[in-house]
Amino acid sequence: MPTPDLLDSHKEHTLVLIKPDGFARGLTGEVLRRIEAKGYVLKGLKIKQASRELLEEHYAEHRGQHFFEGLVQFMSSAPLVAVVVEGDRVIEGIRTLMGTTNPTLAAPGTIRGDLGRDWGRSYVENVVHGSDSPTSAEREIALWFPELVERS
Ligand code: IDP
Ligand code: MG
Repeated sequence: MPTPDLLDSHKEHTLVLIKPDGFARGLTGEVLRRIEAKGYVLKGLKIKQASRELLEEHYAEHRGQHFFEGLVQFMSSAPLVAVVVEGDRVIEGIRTLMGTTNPTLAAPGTIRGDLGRDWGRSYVENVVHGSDSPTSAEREIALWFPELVERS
C-alpha cells in the first residue's frame, strides 16, 4: 500500500518554482492564488534556498548556454518556493498560466506578463518556473520533492 503522503502516480503533476525574484517581491500568494483559482491542487510546498548542485541538475538541459552561469547564480542567490501541482493537463495548463519566457513580451493576463518585467540584468527574472513536459515534470519533482515520490 502506498503511503497516503505520496503523490498518486495515476494523476498528472508538475513542478512550479516561485523564483527568488517572485518570492522576494512578495508574489508567492498571488501566484498560488492564480493556480488555485484555475482549479489545480497543491500537493507539496516548501521554501528553500537551493544549492548550486540542485540547480545545475534542474537546469541540466541548459548547460553550455551563455546564460547558464547567471541563471544558476540568480536561482541560488536567495530563497524560492517549490510547489507540486496536480490536475488533468496541468503541465500544459501551468505553462499557459505562466506565459512566455521573456517577461517583457509575455501576454497580459499571464503570470509573467502581469507580474514580470526586464530589469536590465544579464539573467532573466520571470517570477516562475513550470515543467515543460511529462518527462521534465517527473525528473524535476523527484529532484525537489524526493519525499513525495515512491522509490523505485
Ligand atoms: P522557460 O522557463 O520558459 O521554460 P527556458 O528556455 O527553459 O524557459 O529557460 C529557463 C530559464 O533560463 C528561463 O526561465 C530564464 O530565467 C532563463 N533564460 C532563458 N533564456 C535566457 C536568455 O536568453 N538569457 C538569459 N536568461 C535566459
Ligand atoms: Mg524550461
